[in-house]
Amino acid sequence: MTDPADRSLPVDLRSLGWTPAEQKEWDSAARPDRIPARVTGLHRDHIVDLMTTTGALQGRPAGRLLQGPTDATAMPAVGDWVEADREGTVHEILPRRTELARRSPADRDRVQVLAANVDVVIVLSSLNKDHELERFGRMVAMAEGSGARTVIALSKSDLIEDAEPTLEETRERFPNLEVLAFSSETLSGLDRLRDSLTPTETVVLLGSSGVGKSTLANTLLGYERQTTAEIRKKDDRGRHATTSREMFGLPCGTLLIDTPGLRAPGLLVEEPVDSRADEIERLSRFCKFRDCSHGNEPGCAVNAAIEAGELPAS
Ligand SMILES: Nc1nc2c(ncn2[C@@H]2O[C@H](COP(=O)(O)OP(=O)(O)OP(=O)(O)O)[C@@H](O)[C@H]2O)c(=O)[nH]1
Ligand SMILES: [Mg+2]
Repeated sequence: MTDPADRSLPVDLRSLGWTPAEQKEWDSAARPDRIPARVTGLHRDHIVDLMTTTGALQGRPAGRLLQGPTDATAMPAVGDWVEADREGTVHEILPRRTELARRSPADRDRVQVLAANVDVVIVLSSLNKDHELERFGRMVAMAEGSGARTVIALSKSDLIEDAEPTLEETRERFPNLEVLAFSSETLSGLDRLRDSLTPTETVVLLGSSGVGKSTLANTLLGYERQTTAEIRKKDDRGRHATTSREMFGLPCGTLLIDTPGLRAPGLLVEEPVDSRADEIERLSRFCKFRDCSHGNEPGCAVNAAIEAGELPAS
């Protein structure tokens, strides 16, 4: 765990999540005119948002990184510490302390790093609908494989009369993990959840669309930074309101990463391959229009999945 009181580290870097491990790595090489920066967001064409001790910066990986091995883990991920220059060019990714990763649904030979250098993964599941047990179990397994601490947070406790039976059941299934229930609506259980938030640590929210990740992020932030969307009445599913992974600082000093609802938590172990057609059929249920042709219609879940790199374009 990070020691927020480690006085050997520069204060500004520490507040971005810098730990003695990164400091040691940084000191192990000569890095003239280079600055440490943390990746807080990713965009098309490899554009990265960086946070440095002197403020935010946008840049791109150096050609050497782009032309290197096609291994996707060699590209910057949200949460990475990188060696950058003052123009924002990323020259090196520092070794990751932890790595939340999955098999890429777009290319099953690839590993996709969802978040790096995370201390706590909060896996959310909504109390008001049946757990999609298999998918939820995979997300918990992904979280546990990351090297970070895993906390299970059952959301929307205001929508059910008694959360206790589900809490019990979940604790039995995951006896080694902390399991809690909370509501962003009534704020019940939020104190317990806040106990998982330590200043200078990095926390990522993981869960299916609509479980309330962004609502929780806004509640913890104290203002509506993240867009949220009502779940669909007819089938209780989320609308994939969040479309990119992004890191930001909470008032308590914790760094929080909100993520898009995870459709396919592909584990880094062998599992059956879904065909693209099966995946399109499944995703179609999330499209805004029932007769969506996955062309240029607004709210098309298939196109959103292609853009997010979760489905091959063809
Ligand atoms: N009653 C109740 N509704 C909630 C709670 N938390 C979230 N919601 C609602 O659930 C819906 C989905 O919430 P989001 O925060 O957008 O869900 P998300 O997990 O970020 O979804 P994606 O971004 O699509 O992955 C919104 O209408 C929220 O207002 C809660 O604690 N109680
Ligand atoms: Mg969201």
